[in-house]
Amino acid sequence: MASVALGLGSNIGDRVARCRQALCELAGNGAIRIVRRSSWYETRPVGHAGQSDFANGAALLETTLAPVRLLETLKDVEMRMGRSVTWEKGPREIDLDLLLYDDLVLGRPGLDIPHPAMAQRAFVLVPLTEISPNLVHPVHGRTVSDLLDDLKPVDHLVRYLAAP
Ligand code: PH2
Ligand code: MG
Ligand code: MG
Repeated sequence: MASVALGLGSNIGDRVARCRQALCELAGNGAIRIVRRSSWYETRPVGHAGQSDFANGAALLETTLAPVRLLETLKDVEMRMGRSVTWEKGPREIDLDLLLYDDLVLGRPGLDIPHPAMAQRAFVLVPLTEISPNLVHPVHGRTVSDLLDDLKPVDHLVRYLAAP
C-alpha cells in the first residue's frame, strides 16, 4: 500500500463541485482510499494570467496501484469529467496531479515524481500543509510546511473558499 499526495485544481464552471466530484470518482475505485482531504482555496493563475482564478485543494490517498497505473487512473477521471485540451498551463475543467508517491523519486517522460514545481507553488503547499504539514519532500528533504514558509509573501495569494 502506497501513500500518495494528490493536487486538485479547476478554473472552469463550478470549480469546487468539480474537484469534489473528482474525489468521488477516485473513491469509487477499489484500489484507492481517500485518507484525508483539504479545504478548497481560490488561487491566482500561475503561468498564464489571462484566465480565471482556480479552486485548488489536496488529498492524501492510499493505493495499491503502481505510479504509472495511478497516473492512468487520474487521466481517465480527467477525461471522463470532460477535460478539454487547451494549452499548457491553460484553463481546465479538472486537473489531478500526482504530487508525492511514498518517498519515490522518479523521472520519466510524462511522469515526474515528486511533481516538479510543487515546492514553488502556494496553491499546492497551502492545502497540503493543512492536511499533512510534516510530509517530507524526498528531494528537498524538507517538510511541506517548511517549503511553504520559504515562499515569498507575494506567492501567498491564496484565499479560503470552501470546506472539504
Ligand atoms: N495549474 C496549472 C497552471 N497554473 N495556477 C493555479 N493557481 N492553480 C493551478 O492548479 C494551476 C495554475 C497547471 O497545471
Ligand atoms: Mg497541474
Ligand atoms: Mg496535471
